[in-house]
Amino acid sequence: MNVSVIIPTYNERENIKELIPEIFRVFEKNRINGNLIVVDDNSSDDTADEVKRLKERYSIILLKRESKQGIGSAYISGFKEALNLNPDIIFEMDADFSHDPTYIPEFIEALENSDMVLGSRYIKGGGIRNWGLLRRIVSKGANFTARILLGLKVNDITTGYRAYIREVLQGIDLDKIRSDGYAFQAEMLFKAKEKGFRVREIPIVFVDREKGSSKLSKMEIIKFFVFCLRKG
Ligand SMILES: Nc1nc2c(ncn2[C@@H]2O[C@H](COP(=O)(O)OP(=O)(O)OP(=O)(O)O)[C@@H](O)[C@H]2O)c(=O)[nH]1
Ligand SMILES: [Mg+2]
Repeated sequence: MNVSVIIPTYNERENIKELIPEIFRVFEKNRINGNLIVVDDNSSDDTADEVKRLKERYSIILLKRESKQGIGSAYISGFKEALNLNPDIIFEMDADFSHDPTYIPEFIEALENSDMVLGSRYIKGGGIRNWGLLRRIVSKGANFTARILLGLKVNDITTGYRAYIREVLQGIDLDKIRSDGYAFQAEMLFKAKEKGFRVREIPIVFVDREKGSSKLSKMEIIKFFVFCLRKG
């Protein structure tokens, strides 16, 4: 089983230096032949240098971009790089420890009878730790809107912890994905469903970041609702 995990980073030095060894511990423990693709947007806190240091020990590809260009295009670059390696499974994961890498084997198991697996905060067994009221309202509101307007029968549309079988990413025209920020996850799901791929949700407990700062801007939230309105 060959697995690629893609992690977009922007100023995540303190997180990434601890997260990378943890991911490889999970790979080793579960006999997963895994590698990591980190897409860094020229972070000013030297995230890329930290990744370069870890590259000496672990199987990591570092993609460096000139400036902050958004999570969507970071993932598209990461997907394209991953597809060159022909992995069986490709993961999306945040760098800030909100997505616990010990769930990786559960995603892989769920892909035995599905094509795309979402780590869901909004199904039985899932949850969110340490989020304030406003953040919860934004997330719930975004999910509610996308469910209605995009007609997606999924409980956690905006989750960024996901796994795809390779064929899903080969089946979607990645150059046509237009969303760059918060709406990117909804657009990928929309496209996968449109192509008839089977989507499953497994519960995850999402933990708010302790280090570094959030990159989710008001503009990205607005763009999310605009995306839903235009598609719906
Ligand atoms: N390469 C790249 N990575 C990004 C960009 N924006 C966000 N990221 C990364 O994408 C992941 C998710 O971003 P977060 O800021 O944690 O967004 P979030 O999880 O919705 O917000 P919080 O819950 O507040 O942390 C993190 O690993 C970020 O470092 C970007 O423009 N470029
Ligand atoms: Mg986060």
